[in-house]
Amino acid sequence: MRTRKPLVSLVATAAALALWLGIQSLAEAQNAAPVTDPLPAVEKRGLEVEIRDLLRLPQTRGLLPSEEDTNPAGWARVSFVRDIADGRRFANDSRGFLYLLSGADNTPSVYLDIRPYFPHTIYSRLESGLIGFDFHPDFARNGLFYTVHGERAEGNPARPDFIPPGFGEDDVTYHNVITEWRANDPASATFEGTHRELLRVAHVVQNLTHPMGFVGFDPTAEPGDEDYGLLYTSGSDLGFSNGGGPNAANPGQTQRLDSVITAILRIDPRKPSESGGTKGLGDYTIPAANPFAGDGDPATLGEIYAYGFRNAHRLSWDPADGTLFAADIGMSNIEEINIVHKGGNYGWMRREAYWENGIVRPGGALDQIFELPANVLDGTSEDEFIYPVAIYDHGDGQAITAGFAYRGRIEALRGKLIFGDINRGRLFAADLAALKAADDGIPRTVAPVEEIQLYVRDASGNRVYTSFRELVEKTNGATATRADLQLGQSADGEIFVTSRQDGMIRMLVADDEGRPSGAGR
Ligand SMILES: [Ca+2]
Repeated sequence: MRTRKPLVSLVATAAALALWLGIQSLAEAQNAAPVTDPLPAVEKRGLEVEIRDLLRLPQTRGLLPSEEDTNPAGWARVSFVRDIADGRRFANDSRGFLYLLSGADNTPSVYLDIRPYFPHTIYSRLESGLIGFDFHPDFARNGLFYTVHGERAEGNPARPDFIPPGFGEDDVTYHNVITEWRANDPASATFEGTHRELLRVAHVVQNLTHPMGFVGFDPTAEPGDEDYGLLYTSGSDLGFSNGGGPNAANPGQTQRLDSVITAILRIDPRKPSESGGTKGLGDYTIPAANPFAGDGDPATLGEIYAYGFRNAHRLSWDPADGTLFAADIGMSNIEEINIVHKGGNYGWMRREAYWENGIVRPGGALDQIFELPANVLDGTSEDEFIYPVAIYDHGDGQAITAGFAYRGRIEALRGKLIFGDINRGRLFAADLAALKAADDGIPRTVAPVEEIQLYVRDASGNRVYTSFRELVEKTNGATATRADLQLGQSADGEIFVTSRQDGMIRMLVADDEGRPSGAGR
């Protein structure tokens, strides 16, 4: 793969910019108008799936002062449901709780409350508080699990391991922290043990926007595989797009390999003294197989796995072949499913899907996109970027959820990637084979996307068509400004459907599974 020297400053002259953009026909391109309504609407084409309540987390409204809570009306702010290798199920409430869900009825009990450990935690943003978690694949023996959370910089005695290039401690507004926890007894129903900080990254924009939103292990990796026991993070721009204040809207902080910004990191969480390997920015080891670990260039960060994402806040692995999918939230125009390749550059802020983002044009803006030259779009003139394999535009949604490869019990969804839109709460599907075929080096080839029609069963067992948003509003007894949809996947491949509004954990279920009593079968 090609590597590029990090871009240190945004050059202003048109000639230099032309080189930087790598576009031969810049004069033509500059005269073009921004693209509006870039894609046809996503439609329903006959996929109909039942959704059913699984459990509702305990309500945590009123726990925080309302000005410190991003959504005081939200029942509980669940964003991850995870089945771990020891057979147990966990879910988080970003207000600070990690729950164990036990037994056939998934009874929630608090496994860990992070609040006493992290007094500087911020809860007032969409991705804040206890943002994410995952358990080591060998948790049953080593007791290790990992969390990511956000903290205020003001009054915070901790020092970041990384501050964006060109900024200093006085510029820091928030910290984004990955923590390793070690349970004394991994089988216990409540956490008791120790923790240590792995990585603390600084934000310098006004809001805690696009922090690291994910920590996770590749569940398809077996002991002995390159990926086994390595922790991945989201690929997030730390608010350098629209995080607010004078330091945002800053393309010069992207497209560089001396920075964690926009990069999916892959780290070996072990201390270097334990692994015998190379220390990273924080107290962990750089995996020797990482793409920039052995490039001999001291200016590249060894923890970078792939880069050029705006907010690839969710990763997932296809259980069939280990394909790594990243769902990347776009700026004002395009939402993306990407297939992640080691060392790949996914374009942000120079690209938004297979368009050029306006921020890199003289007089252009972050909320604009422009057509790329035809020879780039059709792949005859290859550039240095990897392009998404499925996309939808902001006529159909505003922010993409995770996507999960589905091979479970619901026949209609088998062989598809299931994803959705956070704000609108719509569920989408794309064929896995078409997604993989679209990973072809040709920017404009993408897999078709269709919408899933949800239904519930009434007391007589009849289908009642519904939207996810309607379900959330009914459960909460109030209208919601956003559906706040998130998805998860169970150990047996089924799909969890959650909302940070109503705290309910639902599942997509097969048509013939356990209908209510009285329903004809
Ligand atoms: Ca393609």
